[in-house]
Amino acid sequence: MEYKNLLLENRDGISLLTINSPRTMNALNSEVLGELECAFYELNLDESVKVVVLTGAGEKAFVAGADIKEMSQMNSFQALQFAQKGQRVMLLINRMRKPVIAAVNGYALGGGLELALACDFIYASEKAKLGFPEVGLGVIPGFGGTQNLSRLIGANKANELIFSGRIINAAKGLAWGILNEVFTPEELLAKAMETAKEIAGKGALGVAFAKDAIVSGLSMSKNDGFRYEASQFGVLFATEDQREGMGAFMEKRAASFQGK
Ligand code: CO8
Repeated sequence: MEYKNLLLENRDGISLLTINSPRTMNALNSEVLGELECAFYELNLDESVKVVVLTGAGEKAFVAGADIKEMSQMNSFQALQFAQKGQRVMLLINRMRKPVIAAVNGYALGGGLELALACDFIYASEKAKLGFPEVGLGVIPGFGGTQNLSRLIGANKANELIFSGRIINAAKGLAWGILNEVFTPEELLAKAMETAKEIAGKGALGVAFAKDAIVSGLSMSKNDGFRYEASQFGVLFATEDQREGMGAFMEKRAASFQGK
């Protein structure tokens, strides 16, 4: 599918997805959200894609938030539909069978930080700026931010960030556990691609099942999570990837996974 606001580049099992509307700091309007929904749906089905790296075009922003100009014209019902549309994208990323790495190259504010938080982990450049300015606009995060941030860093730090609307730098984001690693702006994408390549070389089913166990387990009790993990572990023994992975170890050779 052709996208007006996204760039999609697939190479060696890795898909680089770039939100490309730098004139508005890659703000998420209805059209961009619709395209993201289609893109993630297609990427999930595309068996040649093992890992997705998500970033923003331009020097300044990953995504500076949901589109304030569009939202300022919405009535209550349209705002509900807009929030649901954004949440569909976030949940799609969360539930898809392959990892999505956010490469945050600048501002990740409001809906932009929510988008990064929906990914499986976040790398950022030293220039990244993170925050939830929503309360300063008279609203709250609406694309899952209250839920994902508090689950990631705990309610107290999430409270401070969301209630104050404060914008923090990359060093603080790293210290608070929002970011996995911080790189120079020049290094960021190469480092994200390097990690994506490392993951793409592993058994795709193992990676997909591990993601599912972690995501599903977060909404279960610890006992149920353990039980779920064991059942998924057992299911993998019906796959060629398990035979190939363990066989390669026994034969002292590199494994060649087929994702079957
Ligand atoms: N929406 C729309 N346009 C934006 C946005 C945005 N979020 N952010 C930037 N832009 C536009 C600016 O309006 C400007 O356009 P123009 O040149 O036509 O005036 C252009 O991008 C460049 O921006 P600036 O000139 O402001 O650039 P600066 O470098 O001076 O400032 C900032 C950069 C700090 C990022 C500044 O643009 C800013 O504060 N932006 C808004 C940040 C923000 O508040 N984000 C949160 C929005 S609310 C949200 O995301 C809610 C999510 C949940 C929705 C739930 C559904 C109902």
